Amino acid sequence: MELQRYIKHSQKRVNTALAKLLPNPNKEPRELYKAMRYSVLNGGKRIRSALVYATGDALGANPKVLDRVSAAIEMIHAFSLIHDDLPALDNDDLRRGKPSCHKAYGEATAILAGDALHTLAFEVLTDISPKLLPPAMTLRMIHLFADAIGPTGLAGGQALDIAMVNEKVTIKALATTYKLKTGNFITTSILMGALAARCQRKSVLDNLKKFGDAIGLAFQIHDDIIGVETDTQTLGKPQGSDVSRNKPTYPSLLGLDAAKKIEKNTFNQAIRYLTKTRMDYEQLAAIAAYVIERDY
Ligand code: GRG
Repeated sequence: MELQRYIKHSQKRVNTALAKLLPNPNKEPRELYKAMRYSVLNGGKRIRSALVYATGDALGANPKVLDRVSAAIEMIHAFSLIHDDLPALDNDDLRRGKPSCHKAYGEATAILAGDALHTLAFEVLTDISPKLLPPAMTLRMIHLFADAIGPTGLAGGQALDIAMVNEKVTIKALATTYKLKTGNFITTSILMGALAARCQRKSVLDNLKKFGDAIGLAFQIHDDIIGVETDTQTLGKPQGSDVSRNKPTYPSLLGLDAAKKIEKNTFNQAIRYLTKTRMDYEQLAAIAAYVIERDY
C-alpha cells in the first residue's frame, strides 16, 4: 500500500481503538476523562503506531493485538507530552496546534490526566487475551515497554534534557539524551510489533532494534531541524523554542548542514539494518523515509 494511505489506515486503526479504550467522558470524573481524550485524540502523526502496525503486519501479528499495543503506546506518548508541556517542565501553551492540556483543563487535571494515561496504557496491555498472544510474550512486551518509559527511557531522558539547558554539552551527551528521551520508545514500538507477531528470531529482533535505534536518532535530529526551519502554524508549537530556551540541539552544536548530513547518514545506516532482517520491510522503510522528510 502506498505510504500516505498506509499511514492514514494505521491512524484510523489506532484512533478507533483509542476511542473505545479511553474512559467515557459522560461519566464522572468528567473533567479528567475529557482531558485524557482531548490529549490523546487531538491529532498527532501517529508515527509510533504506524511503526507497530508495519512491523506486526509484516510478521503476521493478530490485528487486535496490534490495536492494543498501538493504543498503549499512543497513551504513553500523550502522557509524556502533557507532562512535558507543564510549567514546571517546558511550559508550552501550544501542542498539536491547540492549547496544551494544562491550558485547556488546568494544571491539576493535566497532571492527573497524564498519570491516568500512564496506568491505563499498562492495563490495556495486560488485558490482551491469552487466546491471541501467549501471556509470556505479553509479559516480555510489557517489560520492554516499562523499560522505555522509566529511568532508562522517557523519564531519564527528560531529566537529562532539563539538566542540559544553558549548559555546554558534547554531541555524545546529546545523543545519549535523545536515545533515552525519544529513541528507546521508537525502538520499543517496533519491537513490540514484532513480539505481538510472536517473533523470536534473534537476527530479526537484533536488526530491528538497530534499525529502531538509528531511526529514533534520525527522528530527533529531524525534530531539531524542523524546529528551526518550519513555521509555528505548520509545527503546531512555537518555531525556534529550543533556541529561545537555550537547549542544545544538533543544529545548535554542529550547524544545520552538518546536522542534515548526520541525519541522512543515520537514515542510510537504519535502512542497512532493516534489509538484514530479510522480512517484508517495504512499509517500514517508507515510514523511515517519512520520518526524515516530514515538515512537522
Ligand atoms: C514518562 C515517566 C515519564 C515521565 C514523563 C515529560 C517526560 C517525562 C518526557 C517527555 C519526553 C518527550 C516530550 C520527548 C519528546 C519526543 C518528541 C520528539 C515528541 C514529538 O513527537 P511527534 O512528532 O508528535 O511524534 P505527534 O504530535 O505527531 O504525536
